[in-house]
Amino acid sequence: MAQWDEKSVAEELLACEAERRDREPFTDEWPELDVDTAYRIQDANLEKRLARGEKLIGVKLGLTSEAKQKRMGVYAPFVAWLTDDMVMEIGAPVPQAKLIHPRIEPEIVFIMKDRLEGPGVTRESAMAAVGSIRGGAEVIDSRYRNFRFKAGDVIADNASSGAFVMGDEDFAVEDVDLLAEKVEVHSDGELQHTGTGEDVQGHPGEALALAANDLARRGLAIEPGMIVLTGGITDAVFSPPNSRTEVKFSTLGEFTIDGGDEPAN
Ligand code: 0L1
Ligand code: MG
Repeated sequence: MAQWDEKSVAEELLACEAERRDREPFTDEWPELDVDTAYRIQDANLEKRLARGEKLIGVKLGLTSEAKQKRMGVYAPFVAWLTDDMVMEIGAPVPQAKLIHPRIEPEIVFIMKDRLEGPGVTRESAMAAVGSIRGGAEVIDSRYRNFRFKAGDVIADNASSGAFVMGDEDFAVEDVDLLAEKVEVHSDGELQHTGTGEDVQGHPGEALALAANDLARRGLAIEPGMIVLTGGITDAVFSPPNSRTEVKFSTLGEFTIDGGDEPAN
């Protein structure tokens, strides 16, 4: 049985990502991999991403909806990092050559105008710091075989980060009814999932507050200009090569994500 520690788990996760290799969860062999340890691993790998030239551009939440929690069997939300390397332009295909088994989920996205620092952030104070709202979709990609993991595994793995796309229209906070905002996800023309903003922690602003309060435990804050993905509203759909996913929001726009070509290796 392998003897894991923070350093070796961090290295193995980045190696899996670079080699497009999945693996069994570390908690099978290291059950002590708890949430606090996992965040230290996540932060260590963020440092490595920045050292190799990536830029920190935002924060993402994971498992903020019941649909996602049930599917993944993990019943607590968490926070992870977004870098510029994860940005997908609208119309670009899923980068299959970088990913292991991409899945797509719809997200409500906040662009921050003010710094948001916990503890004590409420939905109201969180929303007051938001500059604009966009529709978006995250292309998640777990380094764990069949997306099987416990909280410690997935937090260490930067919450299954892969890529994300955002609509190009900014909506003012007062122009969007976030609770009622509806989304449909279609795969190859067939409706798979529907949800509303209310499915995200009761209100996406609650998810934003949660992120700020959670980051405060690590002495961190959400900075002006940052992008915040508030978490998958619905379960995710697989996005294999040659597939087509459509994400249709009621007011935040619609976009089609092409599954792209089969990767060369
Ligand atoms: O692999 C996963 O589903 C964990 C990340 C969750 C991302 C999200 O809920 O937005
Ligand atoms: Mg997500």
